Amino acid sequence: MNKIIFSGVQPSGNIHIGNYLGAIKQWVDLSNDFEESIYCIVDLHAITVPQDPKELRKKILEVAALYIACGIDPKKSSIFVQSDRPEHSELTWILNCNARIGELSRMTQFKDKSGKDQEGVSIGLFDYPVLMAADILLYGSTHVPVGEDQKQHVELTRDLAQRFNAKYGQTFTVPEPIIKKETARIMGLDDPTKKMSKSAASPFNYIAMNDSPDIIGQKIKRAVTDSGTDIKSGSDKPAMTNLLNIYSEMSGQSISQIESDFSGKGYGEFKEKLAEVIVAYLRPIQEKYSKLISDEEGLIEILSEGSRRIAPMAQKTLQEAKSKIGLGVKR
Ligand code: ATP
Ligand code: LTN
Repeated sequence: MNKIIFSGVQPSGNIHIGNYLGAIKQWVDLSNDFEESIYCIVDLHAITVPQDPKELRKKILEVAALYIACGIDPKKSSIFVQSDRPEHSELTWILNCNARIGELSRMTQFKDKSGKDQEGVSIGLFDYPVLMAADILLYGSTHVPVGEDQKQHVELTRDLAQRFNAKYGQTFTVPEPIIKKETARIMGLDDPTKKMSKSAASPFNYIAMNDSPDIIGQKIKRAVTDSGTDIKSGSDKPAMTNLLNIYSEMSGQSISQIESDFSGKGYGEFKEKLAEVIVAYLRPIQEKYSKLISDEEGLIEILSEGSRRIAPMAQKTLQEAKSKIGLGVKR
């Protein structure tokens, strides 16, 4: 069986190092091991909460440029915009008719995002995981690399695929999530008990991929630390564990090596060095990004080509699902 990788990021907020370490970096590392790799810019997911139209269009191109700047090669992988392929919305409807209100009500992301106002949020926000299932299932995806927060959604995708297959006969491939333990959940700099998030109230929660060296320095300086003075990770030290994790991922050094290098040294010195490590890591990505983002036509061409390349896969799966159910008159 062909190994097909599929994943996506929403074109909303500022893409941060949590998105990068949890998802995009894995895509780059994995791309060569798969026959097909497809990376989507999930604009239909973004509109489950209000978006400014001009800003949304701008963000779509920014995410495309960032994917490529991070190392996704558009000649080897297909990069496309979700709303360019109508099959995503159409398969969502079919899956909706096989999904249950009970199982969607149990999705923790929905509970977190809707907060106390469940009656007032959009139906799209509730249905978000079904759209994600359609994204994955349309391409016969075998593997889905994501951060820990999306695991439950991939599990729902598996359930929906298995339910459909059991009812109508083998149609969908049941995908596996790929979650890298060390970077599954990068925590907020201002609150290490919650994940780093694009929609965080304060920009001091995250390091955006495009933050300048000055801003990175300020954000790391303000990052919450644990009580005590040791540069050590451990279950009683959530803040330092998170910062050491980021340091390790971006420097290539092991946590124990970093701990021993900083033994007897203070938080101030550690933070200064961590900021330098992040700045140095992001610099080449930022340089590539600024070239790419200035060529809007080039980016649009890459996205159109990506969409064209994967269209036959999506059309075939959708047609098969429709005919299994008895929809339409096409054979
Ligand atoms: P929001 O927090 O506003 O919902 P987000 O930061 O989760 O947004 P998404 O576009 O929803 O951003 O996520 C893109 C990818 O990044 C997903 O695979 C998600 O699991 C991963 N991801 C998001 N935040 C983190 C994090 N803090 N640590 C590791 N991976 C993350
Ligand atoms: N819900 C995901 C983004 C997403 C996705 C997907 C990820 C939409 N469709 C398909 C993997 C596969 C999120 O990160 N919030």
